Amino acid sequence: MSARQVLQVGPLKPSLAQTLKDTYDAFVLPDGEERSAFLTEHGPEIRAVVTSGRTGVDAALMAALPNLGAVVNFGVGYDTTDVDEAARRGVVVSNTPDVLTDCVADTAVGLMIDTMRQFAAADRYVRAGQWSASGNFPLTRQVSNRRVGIIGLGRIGSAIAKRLSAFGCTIAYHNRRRVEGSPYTYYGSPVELAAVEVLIVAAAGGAATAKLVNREVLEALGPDGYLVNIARGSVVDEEALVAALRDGRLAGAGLDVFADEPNVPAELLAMDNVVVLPHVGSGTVETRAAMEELTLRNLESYLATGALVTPVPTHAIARR
Ligand code: 8YV
Repeated sequence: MSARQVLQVGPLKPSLAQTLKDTYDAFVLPDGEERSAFLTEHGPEIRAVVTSGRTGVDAALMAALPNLGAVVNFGVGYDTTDVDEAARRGVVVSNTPDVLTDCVADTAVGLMIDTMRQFAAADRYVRAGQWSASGNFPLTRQVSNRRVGIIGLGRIGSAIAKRLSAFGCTIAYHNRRRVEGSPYTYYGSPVELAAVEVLIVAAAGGAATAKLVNREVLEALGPDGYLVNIARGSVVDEEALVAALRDGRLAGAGLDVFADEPNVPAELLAMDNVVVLPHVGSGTVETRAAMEELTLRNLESYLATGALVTPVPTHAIARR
């Protein structure tokens, strides 16, 4: 390759970053004061950015990369990239769908079980010597045969529904639009859906879904209801969630994602009816390798042919 035309934006899986360096002699966007000098010098050389859902590419960075043609995103969620601006500039965006569906759905079910059965809290109980000192752990709540509501019946939401159906759960959902042929009951709003026992958030992040789960939805879920979020912290009004848990207006929550990662509201850490995970939904060796492979295939394909393998659907951009 004659020119250096690939830019890494934000931290990436080390093996992916290494391949970008070895195969494409990729630049890494510097932080702080060096950034603007770098962009002035090299901005026009860049044809493709590789980033992750954690960092993304905003409008200001796109403006500094006048020949950018593609944003290749490691992760299914691309809410940190300004896709409207990308569309306006004719920049195509790819993500890594499908390959992480199973692991993220597994995480949702694991979080639901852990939250309702309080396995993490029970583990802490044993480790703290309380089993012998204080006797049996308090009784918890049954997981099987619950009424479960899923916000976002896309690939991941559907995989969660399939798993929970095997647990005898009754599934209902809310989505941007009704899913044709779905066997599950559709509700036109999150608040109507929330009259379930467990509400699982599996919707994409971004402006369209910001704080979709608000105080009113949490009220509808009620003091016996549980919330599970494996999507994006932005979809839930986190202050309202903390307040509901604090006041006993919600039974518990299982959270893999937060509004301001890696910061987790301190109040949640003291609650045994809350399970907090450090955004590990897709974090297995197998899935991350598959995401890496798909990311590299998108990059390679774009540079060779101008077409991505798994482009973000243009309707996802147009409907915003
Ligand atoms: C990744 C995710 O951890 O795919 C997503 O949208 O949230 C996770 O799989 C993340 O994108 C990597 O930064």
